Amino acid sequence: MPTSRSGGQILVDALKTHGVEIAFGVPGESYLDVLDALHDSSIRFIINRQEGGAAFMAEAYGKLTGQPGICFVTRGPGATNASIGVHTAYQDSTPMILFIGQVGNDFIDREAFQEIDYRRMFGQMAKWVTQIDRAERIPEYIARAFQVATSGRPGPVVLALPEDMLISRAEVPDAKPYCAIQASANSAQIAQLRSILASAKNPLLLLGGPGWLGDACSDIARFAEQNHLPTACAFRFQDLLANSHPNYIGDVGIGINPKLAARVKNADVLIAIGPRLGEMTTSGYTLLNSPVPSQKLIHIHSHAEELGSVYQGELLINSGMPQIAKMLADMSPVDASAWQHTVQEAKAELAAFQQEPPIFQDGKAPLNLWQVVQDVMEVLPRDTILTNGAGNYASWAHRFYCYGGRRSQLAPTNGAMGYGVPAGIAAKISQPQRTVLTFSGDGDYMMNGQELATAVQYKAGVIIIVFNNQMYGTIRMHQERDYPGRVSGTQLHNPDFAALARAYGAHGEVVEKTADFLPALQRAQAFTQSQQLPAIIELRYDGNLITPNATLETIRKNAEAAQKKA
Ligand SMILES: Cc1ncc(C[n+]2csc(CCOP(=O)(O)OP(=O)(O)O)c2C)c(N)n1
Ligand SMILES: [Mg+2]
Repeated sequence: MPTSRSGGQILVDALKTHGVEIAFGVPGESYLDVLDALHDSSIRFIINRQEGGAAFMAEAYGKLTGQPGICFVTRGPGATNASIGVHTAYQDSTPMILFIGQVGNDFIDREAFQEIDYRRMFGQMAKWVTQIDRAERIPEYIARAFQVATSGRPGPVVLALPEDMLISRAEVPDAKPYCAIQASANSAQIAQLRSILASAKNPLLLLGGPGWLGDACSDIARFAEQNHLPTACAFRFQDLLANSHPNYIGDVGIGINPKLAARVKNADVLIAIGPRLGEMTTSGYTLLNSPVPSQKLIHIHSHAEELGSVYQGELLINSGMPQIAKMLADMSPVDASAWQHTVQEAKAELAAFQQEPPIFQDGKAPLNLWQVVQDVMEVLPRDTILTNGAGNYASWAHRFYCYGGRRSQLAPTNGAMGYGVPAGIAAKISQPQRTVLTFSGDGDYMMNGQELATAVQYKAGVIIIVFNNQMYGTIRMHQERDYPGRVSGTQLHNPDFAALARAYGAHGEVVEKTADFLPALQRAQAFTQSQQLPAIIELRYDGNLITPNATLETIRKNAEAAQKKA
């Protein structure tokens, strides 16, 4: 007979059964019994400063490792703070489990203190939301949570834990470790894919989505090489093929290279492996027509219901990424002589797109943000993990940075601001041997900058570059396009980010001139390596430099001219 354990103890033992080594969270009196069980456990519990930061860290951990990121928060206010991470995990298809301390069953449904019905609250943004009401069923619920979070299209699971259930005792055996389930293609589908590809004149391969575990990325690289396929990556899944790979031709996301956009539109066969073909990856559903695209679409996705949901394909295959990648790597290559030359042409277009943009070529801008990215690539190792949140500053990374390969990018496809800092810290805590660099906007940084204290506490030596243009730049850009000259709600007056960093015990410097960046980065790198503490480099620059393509002034003038014409 198993020994009697409290609910909290059974839960923590269940997490260990499923291989959990690290969890993130903010404590609450609603789950004291779990905290007590964690006291003697091998699981490292990283304490955050805000549940938004904790949930982002768990999400980033899930993205980086493919194992569910674990997050613990308290009821009501804790859960509402954490919701941004759940939404991110949902849209980004990241395995994650959020545990929420819940009002005891003795008070439930009275709108007791901090009570929320989590099934209703998270219904639309989690794969599964439930409440565990009996301690003896914890092993079953936790096993299912891991199954659901990792199988098919991965995503977040939310489990509410009533306080009285956690302190009740039960004699129950542990479950076995979970085993993620993925579909696989059959040989007839591979034969059909091969025959569609063999009849193509101008095919394009697009990689994206989650679940690229094991050898999936190297297998798909082999498929691309053998069939001479120009290969692009979907929005914020830019690291599925090392950007230095001869077949890599760019990312299909915000600010896409117009030449690449044309290639996607004009492809006769588009093989999309893994991405959702969402709004950001299709340039607002314009690169492919819905429901019947002009390209012969071969769409391969881990979730059966995703297939055909917006785009009817020529061939739709439900498969996990390692499964399809292996089958395609083993497929006998087709004759690629019709399109072989396009790989080099598209690669040359990417190289041209990554040249120093004209806005810096007159040398007048004191801080050249293109050069900043070149310096980053010169100084930091190729397997650096680069994280970011949302804002126009991210375009400097997405367009000019050469991502090393899976997983060297952690960025939210749902465009959540405040993601980069906690994601960077979580990455550094989980993989301390790797260099971690975070790009953050001034608006973006302030949404989760409190987690710098977490980085200092756990000695996470992440390098954070804050792009300070004193504004919510993205919104200002849209404002100048649609309401030229009428700046409203987008200006920011910021703290001195470098001084703020020093107040936390981190390294902090301000850079305002191009030549000062490289030595500042080297100092930040030396500091993070020797002290295992974070460093911030604040880039202070003229907000007029809003995108690599156009200044705010040009956008405003063009919009005013268009309004006059109308
Ligand atoms: C959590 C969240 N709130 C608001 C937005 C809307 N939004 C998108 S970008 C942006 C401005 C980003 O400003 P900043 O981080 O300073 O970057 P910049 O665009 O100035 O480079 C805002 C407010 C968002 N995407 N996420
Ligand atoms: Mg800004």
